[in-house]
Amino acid sequence: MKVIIATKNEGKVREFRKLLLPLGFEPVSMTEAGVEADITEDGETFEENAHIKAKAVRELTGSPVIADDSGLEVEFLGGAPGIYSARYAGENATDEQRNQKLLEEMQGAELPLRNARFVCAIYFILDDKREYCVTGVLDGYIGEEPKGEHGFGYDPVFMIDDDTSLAQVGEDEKNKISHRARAMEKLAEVIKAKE
Ligand code: ITT
Repeated sequence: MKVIIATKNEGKVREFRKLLLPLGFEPVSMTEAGVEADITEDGETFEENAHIKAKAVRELTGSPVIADDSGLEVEFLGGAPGIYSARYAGENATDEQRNQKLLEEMQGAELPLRNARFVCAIYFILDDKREYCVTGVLDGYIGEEPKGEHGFGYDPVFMIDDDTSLAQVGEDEKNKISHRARAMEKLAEVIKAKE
C-alpha cells in the first residue's frame, strides 16, 4: 500500500523511506505524489501539528498519509525550541544557522543543564476509520560544537554519548535509536493491535 510522506523536509523523507518499508508500506514523497501544500502549523503541541499536516495532505489526495512533527527540547532553555525548532533562527534560516544560534544560547551551561531530547509525533491516516498518533523520544545532550556529516537538522550538536553526535552515526544506525524510529516502532504495535 502506498503511503504519502507529508513533509517538505528531505531528511525526514530519507528516514521515513527506510522506516516504512519493513512495515510493508510503499513510501511516496510529496514531490513524487505531485502534491503541493502550504500548511500552517498553528497547533500547540507536536501531536496537534502532526495531525494538521497529515489531515491537509489526506484532504488533497485521499491517500494513506504519514506526517511527523518533531523538534528539540533543551533543559537549559526551559524546553525550547520545542515545537518552534524549525523556526528557531527565523523562517529561512539554514540548519547551520539554527545550530549556531543554539550553541550561542547554551554558552555558560554545564551538564546536566545541557541535557536535551528529540521528540517526534507521528500522525498516520490509513483510511477514514483508522488514524493513529504515536510519539517517540531520544535523550541526549547538547555538545560544545557541531560534529559529523550525517543526518540533518540539529543532529551535529546532539550528543548521544560523550564521544558521539547523532550526525556521526550513519542513517541505518540513527534509524535504530532515533525519536522517529521509536515512534515508528509504536506505530507498528498500534496497527497490529488494532488489526
Ligand atoms: P515539515 O513540517 O514539512 O515536516 P520541518 O523541517 O519544518 O518539515 P518540523 O516542523 O517538524 O519539520 O520541524 C522540525 C525541526 O526539528 C526542524 O528544524 C528539524 O531540522 C528538527 N528535527 C526534527 N527531527 C530531527 C532529527 O531527526 N534530527 C535533527 N533535527 C531534527
